[in-house]
Amino acid sequence: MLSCKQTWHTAFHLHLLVHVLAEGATRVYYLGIREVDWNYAPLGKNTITGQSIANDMIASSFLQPAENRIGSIYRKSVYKQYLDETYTSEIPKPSWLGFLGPIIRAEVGDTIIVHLKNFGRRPFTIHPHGVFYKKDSEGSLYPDESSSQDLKKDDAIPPGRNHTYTWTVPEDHGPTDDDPACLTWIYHSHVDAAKDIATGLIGPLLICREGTLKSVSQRRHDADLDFFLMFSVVDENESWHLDQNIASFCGDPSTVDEEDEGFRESNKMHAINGKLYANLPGLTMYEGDWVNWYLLGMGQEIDIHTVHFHAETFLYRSGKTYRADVADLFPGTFEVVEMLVGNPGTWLLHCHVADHIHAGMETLFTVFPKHDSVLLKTNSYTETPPEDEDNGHHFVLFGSKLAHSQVEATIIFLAVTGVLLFLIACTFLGVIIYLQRQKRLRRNRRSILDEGFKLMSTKKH
Ligand SMILES: [Cu+2]
Repeated sequence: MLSCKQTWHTAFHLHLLVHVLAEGATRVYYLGIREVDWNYAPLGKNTITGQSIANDMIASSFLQPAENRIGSIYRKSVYKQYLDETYTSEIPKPSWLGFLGPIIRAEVGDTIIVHLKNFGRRPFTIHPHGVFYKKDSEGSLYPDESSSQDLKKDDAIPPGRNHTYTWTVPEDHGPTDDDPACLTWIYHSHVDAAKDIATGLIGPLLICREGTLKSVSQRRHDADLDFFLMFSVVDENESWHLDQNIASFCGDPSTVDEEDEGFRESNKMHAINGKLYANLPGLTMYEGDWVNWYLLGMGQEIDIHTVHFHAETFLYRSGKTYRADVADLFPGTFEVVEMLVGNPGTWLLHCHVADHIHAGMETLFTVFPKHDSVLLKTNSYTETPPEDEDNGHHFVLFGSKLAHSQVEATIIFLAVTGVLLFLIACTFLGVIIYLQRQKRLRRNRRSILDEGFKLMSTKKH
């Protein structure tokens, strides 16, 4: 969870990164590719059953390290967002994003500029879905007949090097009248797309109608919360880091047979944003919130997922508006569903494919009662109410819970009031000093006159 200070720091700099032009905004992102040790189940338990991973027969087959098993921690390469070209200050992201890269948002008419630096050990890129680009910004390695050196630099960025990608959002790439106000897409590395994505290089992209996004937070005007969830059986057998993971995390790497079916199955992580068995934190909201769920399907033939929300229904727009509580996903398909949450409690959210439920593709989301900031506890799973910039819209200021827009208005009001009070105090002080000086002058004049009279009367005598 982000602190308020971090949130404001981030919001301020995001504001600096958005330059509004007559033709639309230019949205600038500094992304770095970094290696991390990713834990698919940091809570050490199956939060749905309450059992520890070691005691859960199925969960342990994916997550328990052994002589010839990697366990729950894998080295991954991921996209991280930075403040500027020094790539030293990382911009924090909401915890529910898991290992997904930062959310890139834009509206129709905007230009997206991504300065990508590769801190990894092999060539990677960034390739977007759903936006317009030319050959120098496609980020894909294939014989595309772009022979010039300048047009090939985006195809594979070597370790330690960088490249700037420019994407635009023309009218014919935006949501139609029959679409929801924002469409969700992805970006990913595309030197070897399947292996790069399995390694962790993927993130969400949101394209909205003009006038949908706020200028500072870049969040939507017309919704309370946005959540992006990727349902994917992450195949760690395909990761570029497989050999390193065997060497680092298996008890006895010499006993590992990479072709063994049991070993290969143990590396297929049935994950939501890179977490299994309800280890994904931060999916919290309030009763009455309007929530957009952006659902991303990725992977291979086993990645047919049916996303089921317990206790709530959602709206799905495609020409007409439909109500459902299960959304279907296929590899490389992305859906937006809109939910007016109205049932307080902690609820299950999972893929409804039976094998995928058992393998851990499930999590929990918590709906807090309206105006209730008390921690809600259900069974062993606890969550805190949404408070941070990307994950929520409530700030606590002087003991009151305020929306982001109210906080902005309050700060402007306090600043203007402060300036006015300062000017009034300066004027008041000036008047006092002036009056004191006049008094002193009058006193001096009177004593000079008295001295004159005294002198004249002495001379007469
Ligand atoms: Cu599934």
